[in-house]
Amino acid sequence: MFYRSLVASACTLGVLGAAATYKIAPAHVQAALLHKEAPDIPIRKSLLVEQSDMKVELLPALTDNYMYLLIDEESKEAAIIDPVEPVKVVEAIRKHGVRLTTVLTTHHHWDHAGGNEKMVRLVPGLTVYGGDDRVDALTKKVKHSNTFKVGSLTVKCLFTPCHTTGHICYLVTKDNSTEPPAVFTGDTLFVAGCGKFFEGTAEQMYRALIDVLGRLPPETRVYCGHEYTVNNLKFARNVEPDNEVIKKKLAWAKEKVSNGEPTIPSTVAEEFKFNPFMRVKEKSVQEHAGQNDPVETMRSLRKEKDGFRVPKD
Ligand SMILES: N[C@@H](CCC(=O)N[C@@H](CS)C(=O)NCC(=O)O)C(=O)O
Ligand SMILES: *[C@@H]1O[C@H](CO)[C@@H](O)[C@H](O)[C@H]1NC(C)=O
Ligand SMILES: [Zn+2]
Repeated sequence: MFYRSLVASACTLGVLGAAATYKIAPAHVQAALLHKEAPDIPIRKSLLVEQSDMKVELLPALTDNYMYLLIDEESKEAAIIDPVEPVKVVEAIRKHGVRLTTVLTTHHHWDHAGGNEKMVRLVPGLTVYGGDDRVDALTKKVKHSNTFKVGSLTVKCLFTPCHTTGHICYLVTKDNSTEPPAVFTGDTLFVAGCGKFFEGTAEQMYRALIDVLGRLPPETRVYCGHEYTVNNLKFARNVEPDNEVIKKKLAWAKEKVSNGEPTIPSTVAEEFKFNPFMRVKEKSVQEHAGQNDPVETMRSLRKEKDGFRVPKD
């Protein structure tokens, strides 16, 4: 209970706020947390997704965040998405021997943008992109459809307000490549879930998930801001108990997480098969929500998930 409220506060509190919250936790609560969390949480592993046009290295950060190192294979130029732990980023760019030029910030919350100031001190000359004046160390504010290059790769900004009013997803493509694009979705789209509607509405999340992200090529790889997949799939199973794809993906995700391995990336096509927030047009999902309209179904699902008690299994 207390642990859950600490985690929930990670989004909206600043680092100092979060530290203060930890500080005031009574000793017996801290002990309970240690006993509950320490023994069965494996060390989270990184993962390198290799294509001939680009590489993406998943860098676990904080408790369940991901940073992503994006490498243009042609030029060895790189970008980092949401570098909340900049020292780990510097280690990764040294390991790969790449030139980091770019920070892509999905939104201003501290677990995503809170490393920007230190990142630009460690690697001078970085361009910091984001869609919100509240993003630390911002140098280029972007709008929907803005595009720019990272080496030979093209980055297109997709404005997806709802979790925050300035949230941006970044679509990465390479001209004439036959390999799948990548999309970095921050806290808009998670594997099998979506972000909380802190600063937006169901209409906006519908637009973001169905009209914007849902229209990307189905093979597009989805790299999201958090490792929430198991909890999200337990909610998805509650929404659609007869959906076999959800059951299979949940068994797979539990196995991955228990080995400290990421469940990311998924693809846009996969999300339409198991993510209830992407399935708001489906009869089964609408029936569960007691709605017959996709946007109302979105609203109802989000409300239900905000109060969902995640079962142990
Ligand atoms: N329910 C989250 C708690 C943390 C939380 O609220 N995270 C924010 C992003 S920092 C969010 O939007 N979560 C989406 C959700 O809980 O469905 C979890 O699974 O650990
Ligand atoms: C991509 O292919 C088109 C058509 O074949 C060609 O005109 C264009 O120059 C190519 N672009 C790049 C960046 O190679
Ligand atoms: Zn977050």
